[in-house]
Amino acid sequence: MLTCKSLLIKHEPAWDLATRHPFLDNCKSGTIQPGQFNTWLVQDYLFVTVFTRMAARLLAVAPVAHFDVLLAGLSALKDELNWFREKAAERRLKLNTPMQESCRRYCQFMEDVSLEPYAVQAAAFWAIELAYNQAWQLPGAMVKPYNEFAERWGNPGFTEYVKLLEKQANEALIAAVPEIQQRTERVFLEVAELEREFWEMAFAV
Ligand code: HMH
Repeated sequence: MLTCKSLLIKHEPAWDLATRHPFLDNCKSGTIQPGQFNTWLVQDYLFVTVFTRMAARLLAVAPVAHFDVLLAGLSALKDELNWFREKAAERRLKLNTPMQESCRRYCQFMEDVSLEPYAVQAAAFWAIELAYNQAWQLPGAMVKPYNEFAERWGNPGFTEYVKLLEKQANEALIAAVPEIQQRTERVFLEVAELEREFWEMAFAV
């Protein structure tokens, strides 16, 4: 039977590449270049605007029993978008900037995934949130000002939220026929690769 856990075990190498990157190690040590960090920040804001629409489409096809977790997620995204605007203003960054290719590809993926059945969408949504939950924690405590960013996705409340997303995705996957399970596996691997490319994009600046 396919579960979120089995995806992580089977595809550990791909998931490691999604969640460990020199970009994050350099945030931990404080040696990240401001240009690299600012590029990530602006592009991730643009990413989150599209991710919010994905969350809304997920809610639209979710069973009512899953509403609580998803509505809390949407509320957290409201705060996150406002927080991104604050962080960008502090750094005098312009948010109405074109998307870079890797960001654009990820956003296209999030639009395409909305055509998939609920189970696939739920697993994709979980994987995207888990990627940041793990990536920002794995290097260990980060120096200022990056500790605030690590805290946003690494805090215990966010970790708990990601566990609830996993539970809901598993509930949907249990009922899924083999073809849907295969599609979920493909989508999970796409998330892993898109995450890796997103770090590369910022790091290449
Ligand atoms: C690229 N993946 C990327 N950005 C984010 N903000 C998240 C995941 C959220 O969890």
